[in-house]
Amino acid sequence: MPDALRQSRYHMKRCFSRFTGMGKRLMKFQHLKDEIDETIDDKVERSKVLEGSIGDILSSTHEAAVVPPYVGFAIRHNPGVWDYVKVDADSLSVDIITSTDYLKLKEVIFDENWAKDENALEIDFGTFDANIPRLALSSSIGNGVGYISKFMTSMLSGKTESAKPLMDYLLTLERNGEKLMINETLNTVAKLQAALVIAQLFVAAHPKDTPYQNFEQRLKEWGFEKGWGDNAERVRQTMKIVSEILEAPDPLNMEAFFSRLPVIYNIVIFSVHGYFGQADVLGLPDTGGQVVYILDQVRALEEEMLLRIKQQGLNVKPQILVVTRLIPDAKGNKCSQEMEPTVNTMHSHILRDATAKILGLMEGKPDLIIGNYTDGNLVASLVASKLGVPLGTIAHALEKTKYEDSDVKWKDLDSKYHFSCQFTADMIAMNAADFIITSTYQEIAGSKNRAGQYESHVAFTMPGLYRVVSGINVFDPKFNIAAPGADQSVYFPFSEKQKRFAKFQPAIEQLLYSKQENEEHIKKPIIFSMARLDTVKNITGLTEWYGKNKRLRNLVNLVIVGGFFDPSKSKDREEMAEIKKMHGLIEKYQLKGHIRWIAAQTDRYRNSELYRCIADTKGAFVQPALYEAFGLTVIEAMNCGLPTFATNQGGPAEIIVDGVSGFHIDPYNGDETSNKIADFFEKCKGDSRYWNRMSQGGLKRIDECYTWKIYANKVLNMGLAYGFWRQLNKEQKQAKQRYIDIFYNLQLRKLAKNLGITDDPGSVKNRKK
Ligand code: UDP
Ligand code: LCN
Repeated sequence: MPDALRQSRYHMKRCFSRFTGMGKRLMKFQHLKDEIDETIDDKVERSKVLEGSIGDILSSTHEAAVVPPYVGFAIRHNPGVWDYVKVDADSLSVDIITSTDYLKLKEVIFDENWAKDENALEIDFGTFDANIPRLALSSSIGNGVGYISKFMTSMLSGKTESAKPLMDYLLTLERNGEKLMINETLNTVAKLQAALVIAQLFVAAHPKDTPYQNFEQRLKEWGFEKGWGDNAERVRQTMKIVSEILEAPDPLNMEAFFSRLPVIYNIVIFSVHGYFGQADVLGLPDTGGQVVYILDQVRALEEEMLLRIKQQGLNVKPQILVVTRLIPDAKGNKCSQEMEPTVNTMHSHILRDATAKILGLMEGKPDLIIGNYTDGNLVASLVASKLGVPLGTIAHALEKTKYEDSDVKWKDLDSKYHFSCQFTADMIAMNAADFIITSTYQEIAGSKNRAGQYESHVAFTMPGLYRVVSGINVFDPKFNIAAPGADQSVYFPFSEKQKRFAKFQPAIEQLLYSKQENEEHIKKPIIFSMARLDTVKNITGLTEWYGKNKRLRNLVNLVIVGGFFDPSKSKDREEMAEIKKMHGLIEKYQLKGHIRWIAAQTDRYRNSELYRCIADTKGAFVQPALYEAFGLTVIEAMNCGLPTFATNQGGPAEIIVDGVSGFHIDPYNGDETSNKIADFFEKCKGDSRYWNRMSQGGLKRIDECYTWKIYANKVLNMGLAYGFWRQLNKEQKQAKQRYIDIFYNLQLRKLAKNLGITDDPGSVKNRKK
């Protein structure tokens, strides 16, 4: 930076005096750029400055804290990689500062007395992580299991006895009092190694499909218990993997080993917020994709556990309990019922009003606890710590990044959003978690130009409350990406005619084409969007782009599912405003006859048929959100073979490969977007194979990366790998947990006491916006 400032000293002096001239303030990249534009009015000179080193630095600047005569810069070079500098506007001298000093400078803007208080509370989770290995490359973020497998490989390598922790771990495995894998006969690595050699020879002499029971007795005599496999071949493979690890561990064998361990059969998932039900709840306050996600997750995990149990040759009944809140005034759904079986599963339930019941129902401790969202994660972290059980957390959409400067401006927003409480709970859960399940990379570490949701917790401050000098490290190997899918028994390609839910087709036909529409309307392909009618979903944006673009209107009709027609039916201020805006746009652009607006739908079978009927018209799905954490509708549409245009802001940018499996659209550039959609339909008119190519591209992408099968496999492997990892890092984990306990007891409980609790889950504040 000093060189960059020296290069353009004259202009920079003027720019910095302009930055500081308006007194204390927080400036974002765009503000800085606008003020530079205004200060250097000569275009050629300006481009020279902006194209030089100063331009590079500016484009990586996340924000600047102006406290005359200083300007502090938070510079983000790469996802997760930050630097902080302080420039003296008078002399243009530059100092590299710590994140703590940057936060203090920033606090001066919002609460000068607190910023200068030497006793202001500082939170530093990082001090407990000194011995935890860290990823080094931004590109490796999110592949925690891969990394710890490598790390464990080196920990277990070397002398034979280096593998003792692994053998000790095997010795702890048991189910219902029955030992699994090995017993005390094999209590040294050398003994285990020798026994494995003999056992492999013995097992290999049997036909591959010989049931385990046929040779169980002999293995037992050598010290082996159940769990190695259901037949001779499976047992031989598992033994080979363990032998190779004991000889010289390698990451691939480590991962394969963990995936075969007979450890996880009882899982508790805490998903507390919103109306957690299996019917008639979608669209209620706080109730959207996260409920779909958890229910599909349960089905996928149960299926994967049943498969693994069979392959392990065990006779164990897996159990998944989703624990949620009981809502006495359940508005016509089953959220007031204490216990309910999960549809399409054999052994999974939803339990409302839990505590001691979990232990009773599972006849002991669960093997894994998973939390979902702030409130679910907090409860999950408390229960996991109490029971000493591995913890995974999920937060599809953390709140902090949704509102600009929600941390420094927390005092203004707290009465409405309770951010003080929420961010504290989030910090507790993400630090307590053994592993964090995310849907995309951007959720952890953002993209080139945008900080990730977790990344925004690295260092931040809430002036007057506390300063977080080290909240989380996105290079921590606890982060893993496991993207969800869509239930493929519901969302399957339009071309699978024999499977189609034909019974819904007349009603859908009626919804899409009523009598007053003319023939021309019916013949056109349809572009379709479905979402809660929140501002961020930008359904009104799509309607406006469509209204404005004559070429697009001539090519396609628009179908929207979401909200209500009648704003008075909505209890949500934001939704009401969007409904009114929709009516205004339909009027303004005279969209009658071109648009079909269908109120929110709750039946996913019917919805899936709707996606397919739209595909029958050779139409497309459009997800126009201003920001979308993941975007289940994108996955649903692609599973149905419907070409998809989705926002480039957030998860969909990762789901779709632009031009190959769908298209990215820029929600901040409506003209470009509507023309991109129109170009597609024009191209399809000229070449009908193009539509099929995009439809196939989407399906291929789903099969490769976005299925619940892939997800369940990954998540169970995480539970298994981190279950062992936490044993290896027991002391560090305990020390950190004590710090978390203090934070919980002294901060969160106090903050929570001040919250007004109401009965309506929506009114605790619709967190999904
Ligand atoms: N959905 C629905 N009816 C509607 C709108 C949405 O059933 O009127 C479903 C949609 O099919 C998807 C979920 O709700 O399964 C929305 O998930 P997404 O991830 O797209 O967004 P979220 O609502 O979680 O922000
Ligand atoms: C929450 C969101 O905001 C969506 O983007 C996700 O698709 C959904 O949860 C399920 O993960």
